[in-house]
Amino acid sequence: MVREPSQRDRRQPAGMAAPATTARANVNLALVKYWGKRDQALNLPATGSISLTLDALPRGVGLASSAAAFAALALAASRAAGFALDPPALSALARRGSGSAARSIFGGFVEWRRGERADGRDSVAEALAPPGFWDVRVVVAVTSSAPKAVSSRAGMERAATSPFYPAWVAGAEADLAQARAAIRARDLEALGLLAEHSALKMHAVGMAARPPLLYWRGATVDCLDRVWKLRAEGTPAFATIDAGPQVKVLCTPDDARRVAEALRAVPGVERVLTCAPGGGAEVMA
Ligand code: 2P0
Repeated sequence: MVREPSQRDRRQPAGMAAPATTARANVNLALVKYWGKRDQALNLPATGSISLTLDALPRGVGLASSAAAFAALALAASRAAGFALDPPALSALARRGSGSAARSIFGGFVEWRRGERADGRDSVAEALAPPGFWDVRVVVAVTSSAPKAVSSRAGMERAATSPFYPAWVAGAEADLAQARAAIRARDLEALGLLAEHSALKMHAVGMAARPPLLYWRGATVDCLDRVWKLRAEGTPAFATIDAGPQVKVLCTPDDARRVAEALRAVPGVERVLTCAPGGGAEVMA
């Protein structure tokens, strides 16, 4: 457990067998990326991050399925153990499995705070806006289903060797503030441009690491190029890329079909999926 049970936690009476508990959680897409840790063992991030929780996806499309798995596990395991943890405590527990899982406890737009404490109690996520606040779409272009060669964990360690890493960390607060404001204003262009900037900065850090780290394939670059052409043609669409070669594109519901068709036509794209904002972790039984 990440903390002692507080007065607010309810416990199973001693001697009672814990019932089986099933929980589910959704993946999330980082719009301001988490890329670097201030504590490896506790999964404490070097910077805050902001994400959008997405509705159901098939696993393994490069959308941090470990985030959904550890968020569901934190909820199910704590309930089965007789604890009714509040959302911040659940978020801290999920974080121990995988940093990005701290965000999947909540639905909609979510911010995971860096926190200052060495024990990580203040490094938890919170909801910025519920899923219904702003109906956007994320179109995912899958360019490879192969498992990634360098895990996020290893990638973050390598990123810290990059001469650009200090600049990445120094720029995070400004990125977070801009993203929060864009979400509040439901300003797709502001949020999209910021998300694209955060992703490209993250990958630039990796490219300059020693040894270098490049998650992209040729089709990744071609998808990016297609998204920029869509924008030039008047469709507001904005790309982000995680620790893998897939390209995820933020757009309006009305434009999702056009964006999906454009990405499907890019050579090397294996499949295209579209998802909407999703809810937080929940107990199923
Ligand atoms: C994120 N990504 O914010 C970042 C941006 C991808 C790029 O996959 O080491 O699996 O378990 O804390 O949470 C985050 O990696 O890494 C991640 P660990 P995690 O979503």
